[in-house]
Amino acid sequence: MAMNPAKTVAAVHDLSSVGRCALTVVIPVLSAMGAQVIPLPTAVLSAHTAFSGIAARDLTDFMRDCLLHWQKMNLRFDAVYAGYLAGPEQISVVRELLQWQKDAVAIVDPVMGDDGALYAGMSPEMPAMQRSLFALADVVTPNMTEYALLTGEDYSLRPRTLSEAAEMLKKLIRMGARSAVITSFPLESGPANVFLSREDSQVGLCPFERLPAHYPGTGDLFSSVLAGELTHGSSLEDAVGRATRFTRRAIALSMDCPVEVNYGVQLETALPELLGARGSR
Ligand code: PXL
Repeated sequence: MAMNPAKTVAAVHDLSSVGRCALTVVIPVLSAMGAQVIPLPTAVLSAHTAFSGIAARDLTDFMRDCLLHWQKMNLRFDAVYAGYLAGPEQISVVRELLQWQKDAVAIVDPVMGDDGALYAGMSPEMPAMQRSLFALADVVTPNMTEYALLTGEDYSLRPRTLSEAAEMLKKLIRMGARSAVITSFPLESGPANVFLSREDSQVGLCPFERLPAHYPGTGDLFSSVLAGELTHGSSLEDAVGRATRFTRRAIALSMDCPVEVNYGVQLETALPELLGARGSR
């Protein structure tokens, strides 16, 4: 019996050697879910930017050449998934990739910061630049810090109602996104990943129990599982559900492990639970 070729995901993220995040999370997660990752690396770093004294190289020039080559190869991707961009000049490369691959599912994670602040070395021009990609995105996945940076609202984790969540998600959709997820949203009833599509009348929510540990890279983990599900045609609701459960599971497993949080979650231990392309195991 003939086999269908694996779905392809062009993944625009950095390669940070130490501290699981970006491509070191995106590639194993999507591979485990049965999709082929085609990386477009935005930068190489000796460790992610929460570590000090890192070595880093920006790959903007390489990205342009890489895209030109892919265009000559006439490639077609099932999805484009963009995350950490090293500088504002990289936005035009991502825009061109998204415009070229119009039929691909477009996941734009505007990776810029956490805990109310931009990541070290992130340009203050990035929020406006990331916003300019939203019109090309099927889904955007900011956290609360990125939401504040994108909208210019003050960063605050005060508990909010579901109708406040709806207003905030609608704001992201008015920026051009077809649907939006806000991760780790502080609802009055507890934390949840909240989501809304342009055609929906009601906010979706996937509540989770807050665990007392904060690992860098969990946003990438969440968005990678989401991207894997959407690439295989799952609904946004199913995709958010599975991404929420798997991210929580990876954090829970890691908390039993005596390793500093900056090294990231014990993805390798959790990964077998993702095997198989789809579903809500
Ligand atoms: O997980 C987000 C992320 C991605 N890439 C780099 C980072 C971070 C967060 O710190 O530093 C380089």
